[in-house]
Amino acid sequence: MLKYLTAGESHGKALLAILDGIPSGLKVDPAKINQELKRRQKGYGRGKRMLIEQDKAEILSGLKNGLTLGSPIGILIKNRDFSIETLPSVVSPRPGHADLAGLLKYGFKDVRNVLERASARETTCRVGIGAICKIFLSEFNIRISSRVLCIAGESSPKAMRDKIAVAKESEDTVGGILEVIAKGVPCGLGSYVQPARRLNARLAEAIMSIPGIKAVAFGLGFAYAYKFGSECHDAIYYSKGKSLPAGRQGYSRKTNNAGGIEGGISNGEDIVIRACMKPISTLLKPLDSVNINTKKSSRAAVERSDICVVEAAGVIAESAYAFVLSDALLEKFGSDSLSDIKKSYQDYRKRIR
Ligand code: EPS
Repeated sequence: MLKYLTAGESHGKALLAILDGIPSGLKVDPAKINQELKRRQKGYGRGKRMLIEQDKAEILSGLKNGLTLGSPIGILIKNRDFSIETLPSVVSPRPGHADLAGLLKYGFKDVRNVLERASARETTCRVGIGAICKIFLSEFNIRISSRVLCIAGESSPKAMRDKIAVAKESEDTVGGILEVIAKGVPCGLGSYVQPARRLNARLAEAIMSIPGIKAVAFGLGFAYAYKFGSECHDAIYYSKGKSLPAGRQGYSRKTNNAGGIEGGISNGEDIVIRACMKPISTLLKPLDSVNINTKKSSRAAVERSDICVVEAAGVIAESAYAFVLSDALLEKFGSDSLSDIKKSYQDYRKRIR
C-alpha cells in the first residue's frame, strides 16, 4: 500500500524522499515533521555534524492547503554541509562500516563513494516519512515511543552518560539497546496467509535496515528460550459491559510476553520491540586496515562522527514502526480517503468487541 524511496549523499546538496500511498484528507502540519527531525539530531554522544545541521523538511508535493491529496508526497531536506565535491578521498576502509564491501562491490577507487550514501545521514529521510505516518496513525489513536534501555552494558541514565563520556575520552564509541512501543494498535494488522505479510517480519525488516542495528527481538525475545510454554504465553480473558471504558471491553491479556503480535498479526496489545545497535564504526583511535592502493597495512580512516547514537536510533526506529503500521492499517481498512478508512475502522472495532 505504502511505498517510499530516499535519495541523497551525506555531504550532497540535499536529501530527498518520496512517500507514496498516504490517503487523501489528512492534515499535515510541517512543524510536526520538523519536531521529529529535531529529535533525531539529539542525544548524548552526538558528533559535531549535528551542530552544523538544522534539519528542516520542505514538502514539495502531495499537499494542498495543508491536506494530503492522495498523491505522492515529496520531501526535501537541505544539507548545510554539502562539501562532497571537495572532501578528500578515503583509502583505508573502516572495519564495521560498508566501506570495503561497498568498494569491491561497486568497483570504486575511493571509499568516499561508498560512505557518502552508506552514512546514517540518510535516516533523516526516514524520519521525515515516519513523521507523516505518525500523523496518520494519530487519527486512530496509535502512538509510538522509544527509550534507551542500555548503553555498553549500563542501564541507569547516569551510568549510561558516564559510559559515553568514557568512550569520548578514550576516543572510542559505544552502542546499546533501544525499545520501541506502539500503543493503541488494533487487533488484526498483518496476516499469516503469506510469509511476507506477517507484521513481525515487516517490522523486523524495517528495524534491521537502520544502519548499525544488529539484532531485533519481540516481547520476551531471546528470553523465550529459557522458559516453559506455560510460563510465557499470554492467557486470554474477556470483559463484557458497556460501562467499561472503550479499550477495556472485549478480549484482553494480563501479560504481553508476545510483544503484541501472534501468528504475524497484531493482537491488540502494545507492540514491543527491542533492538541492539553496535558501537559506531568510525573510531578516532582506528583499528587495523589496509590501504586499498598499496595493499599495505595502515590504520582505518578517521572521519568526523558520533560517539553514541542509540537515542537517535530510537527515533528512527519509531519512524520505521510508523511506516509499517500505517502500511498494514491501509491494507486492512482501505487506502484512498481518510474518512472512508475511519468509517471502516470504526465498524471493525465494533465487530471485534
Ligand atoms: C549523521 C551524519 C554524519 C555522521 C553520522 C550520522 O555526519 P558527518 O559524517 O558529516 O559527521 O554524524 O554518520 C554515521 C554515524 C555514519 O556511520 O555514517 C546523521 O545525520 O545522523
